[in-house]
Amino acid sequence: MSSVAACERRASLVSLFQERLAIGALVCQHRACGLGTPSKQLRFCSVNAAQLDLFVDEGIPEGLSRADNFISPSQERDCVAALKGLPFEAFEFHGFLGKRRVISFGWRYDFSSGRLHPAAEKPPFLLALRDHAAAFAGVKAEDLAHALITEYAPGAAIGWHRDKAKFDVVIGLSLLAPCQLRFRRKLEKGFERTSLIVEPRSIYVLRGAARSEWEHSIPPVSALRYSITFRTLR
Ligand SMILES: O=C(O)CCC(=O)C(=O)O
Repeated sequence: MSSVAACERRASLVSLFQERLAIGALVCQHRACGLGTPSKQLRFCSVNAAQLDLFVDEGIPEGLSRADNFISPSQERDCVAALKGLPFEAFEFHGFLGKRRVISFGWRYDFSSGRLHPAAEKPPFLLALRDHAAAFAGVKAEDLAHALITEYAPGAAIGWHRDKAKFDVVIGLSLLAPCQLRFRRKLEKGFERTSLIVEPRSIYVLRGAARSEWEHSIPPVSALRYSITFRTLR
């Protein structure tokens, strides 16, 4: 892409994101007024577009969008404190236990049956994050019916995969340690590969080819990392 085209694309994405964030902030403020007291929902809207580091990366899969500084350091601290109290379980895949630990809300994907099962309601801190993430991704908050929280202890990883077809848009928030997010797509011979560093407090969204053609994986992390993945259902 030429540098002029890249600049134009960045400008149009920035204005789109600003619009979405403004809508998200308005929705949250409206809710806060309705409740009569400021809530955590409002706090997650306090990072504005000027503070977000938006990326228009070249050479990364089409359909991937992302931004750094999606939440503030104090919002990250509050989230991590809330996560510490959750009953995580070892990730299970066909009888094998992985090193990472997970917990699902709304719906839980069962790898043995390939089906979704109802899971616990999202706790308030997660609803606030969901609303903020939905505004960024341009989806309705209530369409993010499923949330998966993953705890990566040092050395934990996730292997090559595409998210299950029962899900559509995938949104990932990252907390604490950074990680490498690798992508690969099958070619006639071998794979096309690329990767990016996912920073703590950042968000990424997978749609289009990034979601349907490319697989992704994360090599072992060097320090504790949490990810919060919201997904719409098909
Ligand atoms: O931790 C992440 O950001 C990715 C999680 C993921 O790919 C998954 O749970 O399918």
